[in-house]
Amino acid sequence: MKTVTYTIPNISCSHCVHTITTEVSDVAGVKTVMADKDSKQAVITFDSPATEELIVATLTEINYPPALS
Ligand SMILES: [Cu+2]
Repeated sequence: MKTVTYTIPNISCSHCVHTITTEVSDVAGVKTVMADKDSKQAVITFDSPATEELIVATLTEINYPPALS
């Protein structure tokens, strides 16, 4: 199990939070998604078959690309 915090500049309202939470939760292996509009961060806990790369790809696909750290 792995927990990664992604900074997502496009998070601007609770609708964004909802979209990210539902879409990323649909990825196989993702356990929890905690997105926050004030910090513009999403804390995502996942296990195989989900990978960091797959989550980045999913976020990018739904128009919430994470900022490179
Ligand atoms: Cu929004």
